Amino acid sequence: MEKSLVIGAAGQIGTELVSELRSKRGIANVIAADLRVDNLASPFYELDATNESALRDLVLNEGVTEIYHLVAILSATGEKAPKRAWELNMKTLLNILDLAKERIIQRVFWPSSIAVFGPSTPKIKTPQFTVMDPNTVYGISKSAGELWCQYYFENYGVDVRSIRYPGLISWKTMPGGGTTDYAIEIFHSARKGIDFRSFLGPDTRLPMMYMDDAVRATIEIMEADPDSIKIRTSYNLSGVDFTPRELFDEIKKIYPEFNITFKPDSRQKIADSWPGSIDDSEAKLDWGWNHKFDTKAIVKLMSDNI
Ligand code: NAD
Ligand code: AKB
Repeated sequence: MEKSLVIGAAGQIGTELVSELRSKRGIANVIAADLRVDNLASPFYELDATNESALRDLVLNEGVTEIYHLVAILSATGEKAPKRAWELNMKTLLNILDLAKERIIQRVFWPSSIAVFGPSTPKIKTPQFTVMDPNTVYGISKSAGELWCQYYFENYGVDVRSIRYPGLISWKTMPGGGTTDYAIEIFHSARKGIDFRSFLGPDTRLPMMYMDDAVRATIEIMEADPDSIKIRTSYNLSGVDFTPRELFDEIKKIYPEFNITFKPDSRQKIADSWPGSIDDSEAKLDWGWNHKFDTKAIVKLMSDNI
């Protein structure tokens, strides 16, 4: 029986991944850990993932077999503290890869991001293998992290699996300091009846995905036959793509009085360097990925649940 540890469990993805894993595998088999002591149900541990020995003790004491490593400083917050973002994002990944190298755990999930792409990357249907010139510290850390994953796989046989998530849209928790956060904040404004001021311009197209698809992809790649995982850097993953204007137009069908203004800030530059849409043919071919939720369905679910 697998014993899973989700680190960064109180965050946007962790909250939902923990509850889905627990419903599939049983509560006792899925341990949550985070710096933040939020209202996550037990088994929960307060853990600083940069503390290698505390992490090791927890893994050994609990007999953990696989880790979902969700700790990171995201794109917008990372630009405010670049060295802190680099240190956290890299140190925690290497701590966990080392546990797998020593065969203390069998498998690692670590998420990458569309932030690995940069201004010279083709923007439409960005291919799996292409120019990658990220210009945020977050993107640089994800790009380096992908290469570390591949290095540990090739040199030490570490079974590490990864997805380049697009911007994730969910209603259970607030997002954690990214450039795609506007696509969640807009629903909270609409629900409160407040005009929305978008920090991205009206025509900024970005790849996005509903959280249920992202959680399913995460579990599917982790449950896939190891031989089917041909890419050990990270897989492109595609859901939907839209601009702030297109999203607003869709939300306005539900909230006819809703208004938007556009006041791009420093996050515009980050968004401008990212793809508008993603080609995920390899994920489809290798482990059978397919997204379910289109923009209309996402808008309905977000409006119903916020
Ligand atoms: P989040 O910011 O919501 O959650 C991260 C969690 O990590 C937080 O609960 C935080 O308390 C915890 N944490 C921070 N430092 C820690 C430490 N030292 N020890 C233990 N816990 C610590 O992030 P998220 O949106 O859930 O993202 C999770 C992962 O997915 C990250 O690697 C992120 O880069 C990646 N990702 C997210 C998105 C997205 O749209 N949410 C898109 C692409 C990739
Ligand atoms: C961010 O905007 O930083 C994240 C991501 C796409 O990695 N949502």
